[in-house]
Amino acid sequence: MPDLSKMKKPDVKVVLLGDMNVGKTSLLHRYMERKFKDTVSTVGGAFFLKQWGPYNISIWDTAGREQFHGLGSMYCRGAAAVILTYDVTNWQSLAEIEERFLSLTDTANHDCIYALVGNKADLTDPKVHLSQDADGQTKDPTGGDEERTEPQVLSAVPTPPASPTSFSGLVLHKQVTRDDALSLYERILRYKGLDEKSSLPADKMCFETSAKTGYNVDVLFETLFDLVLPSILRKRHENRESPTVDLEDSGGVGSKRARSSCC
Ligand SMILES: Nc1nc2c(ncn2[C@@H]2O[C@H](COP(=O)(O)OP(=O)(O)OP(=O)(O)O)[C@@H](O)[C@H]2O)c(=O)[nH]1
Ligand SMILES: [Mg+2]
Repeated sequence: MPDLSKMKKPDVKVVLLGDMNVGKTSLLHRYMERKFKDTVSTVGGAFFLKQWGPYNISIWDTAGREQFHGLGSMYCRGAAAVILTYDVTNWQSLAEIEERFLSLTDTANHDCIYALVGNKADLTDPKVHLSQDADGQTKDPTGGDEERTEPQVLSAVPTPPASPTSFSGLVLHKQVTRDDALSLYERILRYKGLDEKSSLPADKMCFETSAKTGYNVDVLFETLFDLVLPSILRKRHENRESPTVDLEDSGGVGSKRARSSCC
């Protein structure tokens, strides 16, 4: 029997959503490439494949710009987890999650997991330091080697205006408090018709991160990966019970494998 884990077919999909400039692409670069590097404003979407133990997880980066809004629900289709991202120095970016992005998740899995992430924590808190392994390695639940993957870029455009500049040593005003985030998370659960008591607690699912320093970035992604494992196992079980061709599973429009393996 072929080793499915070597086929790089995504078992599950995680999607990053949020306003432009909040740092979605930077978070993904930090996690996958262990770097904070210059970004270009995302057009359309791009995905990375992350091997997590025996499973393959596709992590989708989406465009926050208004003009690409229509694509969001397409990227969320079948998602097992959605990372709703805002910028802690920008109140409007939190408001946009509720006003513009939450409804895009209607196409996600019924048991989709939501994380609310306030990025750029380094701008408001000088104590926010690197929290990941000094050697830049991620934890692997099976202890296997981390696989370096290339982003599957669907499209890109020239550099956008950067976010508010952080001059060295200058601490910016934190516009979004943890309490603001916790109460938004509770409203998200209500929007989804989920019972607070039987859902993952807000405290566990609201993160503050810094793509710049790496603060909390591994914790964010790896908490989610662990939480989506039951969804992977359930899907594999369902596929065994009633095997069907699922075009959603193919890795999306950017997947060469999807095209080459269709017949
Ligand atoms: N200080 C600081 N700057 C950040 C951080 N994350 C991202 N930035 C900066 O914020 C700007 C936007 O980052 P991106 O990662 O491109 O933002 P995005 O959410 O992907 O934006 P779109 O692709 O347009 O939706 C860039 O200038 C980044 O360098 C962070 O954690 N701290
Ligand atoms: Mg981007």
